[in-house]
Amino acid sequence: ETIEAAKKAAAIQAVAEHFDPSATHVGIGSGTTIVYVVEAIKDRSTNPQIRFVPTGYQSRQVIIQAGLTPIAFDSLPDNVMLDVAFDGADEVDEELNCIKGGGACLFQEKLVAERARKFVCVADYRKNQSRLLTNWPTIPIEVAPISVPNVLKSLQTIGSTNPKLRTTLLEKSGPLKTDQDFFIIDAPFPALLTSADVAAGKGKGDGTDGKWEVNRLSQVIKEITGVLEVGIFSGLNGVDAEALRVKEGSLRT
Ligand code: DER
Repeated sequence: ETIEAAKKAAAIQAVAEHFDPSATHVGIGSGTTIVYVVEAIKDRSTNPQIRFVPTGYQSRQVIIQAGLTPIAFDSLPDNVMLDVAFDGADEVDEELNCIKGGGACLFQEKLVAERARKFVCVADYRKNQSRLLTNWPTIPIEVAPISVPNVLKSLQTIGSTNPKLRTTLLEKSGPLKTDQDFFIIDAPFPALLTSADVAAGKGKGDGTDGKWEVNRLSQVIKEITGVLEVGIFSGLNGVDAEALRVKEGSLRT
């Protein structure tokens, strides 16, 4: 099965299971899989009042190109929670923790995911790993430009071998800028332990033995001065998270 077909199948299944046509506010993530999600929603959406919250410039373009109506995150009425947010991921582990940020939109993606009653991660089988950083090698981190040397040094002291500023030499000379006009650092780490791994004694998870548990590492990186957001989505603050994957035709949720 081709990867595009797997993305499309996961998107159609995710929308069939988690998009309720009576929804009024829906979060839309970034990347390529989300395009199939928006197409599937377009086919099922009948409520002209429904509004879609983008997670960045590309996400907003996908909404508009589908003929749907965007509303900016900071324009949402205070008391409004999104009925559901759909987004992709770069990798998903067995506890539905995600690596996100391959598309450099992780900050607004996390804002939107946390504002939703339910976060639905739509990912093809390549993303489906037992531990994060198995196939996708790095954690994307959004940082204030002036803080880059400080953050790179701090990441090395906590065990990242060769953290790098993300550049886009093909499209632009110099570092990539996010929708917030910040930079992205991609930090490699050994595969991240799940909380089940730590419970099973496979490591302390505090980096002292070279291995980090997902949540611990996310918190430690977040505390480095200059870091705006970390591309690890875990627990999603209690949001009911489900990941839909298409594994060569079979579906696992
Ligand atoms: O950047 C992100 O977190 C996106 O969700 C993205 O990585 C997913 O991209 P894809 O759907 O094109 O694989």
